[in-house]
Amino acid sequence: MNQNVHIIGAATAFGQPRLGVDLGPDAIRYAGIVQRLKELGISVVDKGNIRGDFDIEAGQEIEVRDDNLLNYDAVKRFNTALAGLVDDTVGNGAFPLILGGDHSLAIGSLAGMKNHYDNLGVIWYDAHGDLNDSRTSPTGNIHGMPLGISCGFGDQALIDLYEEGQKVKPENVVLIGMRDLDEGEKAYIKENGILTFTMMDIRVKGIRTVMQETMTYLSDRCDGIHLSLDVDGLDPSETPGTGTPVVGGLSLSETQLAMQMLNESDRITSMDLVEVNPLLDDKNMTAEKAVEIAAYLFGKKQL
Ligand code: NNH
Ligand code: MN
Ligand code: MN
Ligand code: MN
Repeated sequence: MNQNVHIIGAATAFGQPRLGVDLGPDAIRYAGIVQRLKELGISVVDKGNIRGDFDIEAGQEIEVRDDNLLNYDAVKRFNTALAGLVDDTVGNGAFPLILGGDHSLAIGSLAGMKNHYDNLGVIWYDAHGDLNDSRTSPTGNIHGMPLGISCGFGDQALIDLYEEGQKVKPENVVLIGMRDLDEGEKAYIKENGILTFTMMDIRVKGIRTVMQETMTYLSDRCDGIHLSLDVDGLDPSETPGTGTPVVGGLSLSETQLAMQMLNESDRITSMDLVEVNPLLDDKNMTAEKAVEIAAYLFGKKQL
């Protein structure tokens, strides 16, 4: 693992309707992310939150459009800025740790990674596939679309964000924790043969086998592996502070094991840690779990 981490605060709520997820990066900071990684011997630079004309105002109107892509312009501008920061971070030899913020930020983080990796693998640890486009989305919320967009499916300007074309190949994607897939997403997974581990698969095989199969699958074909971890992948009893909780998720201890195995693989190049919403939380426990998850990815062990 790259021992040189740059934290990028992606304080966006534009991809979904619940304000407060833009406070996620600061909630994770208050839960001690910098100190915890430093204790593990990691060099950490906190680059702060993305600046620019992205202020979210209480009671703001959602930009509704007839094409079912809510807050389209804000999502596009925000992710263009994020992609540049991620590109520069990797160019400087650091590991980008992108704190969210809603999951639409993965459009930008994967676009920034593309400049450095032609065959980037993506582990999407989430209750949801985030493979909708404007036609299949039941909500119009762009946080349900970033993986589809990055694979070249959906709105062309979002696909071409930062640099033209698809950022990730669907055959380089692994979905883990799935339990709330929309019909269009199920069809996309089947058409593209995306390696998918539902919660049912995890209950049958165990998380250890699932992670082994994931890394065996990605190791040879990929030149880097990006982990995009939505805290709603965990069960809401563990991470209640998130906008779209779904029961029946992964436990913290399963996630700790998964992260430990990713640490030992030494292949993870970058991470999104997203959908922490402190306004929906209980005493910042979701941000504290997010810190614990990151600590295991960077080498924390129980003994
Ligand atoms: N699939 C739903 C949608 O597209 C929910 C997405 N919500 C998420 N994704 N939190 O991870 O709107
Ligand atoms: Mn570059
Ligand atoms: Mn998500
Ligand atoms: Mn989700």
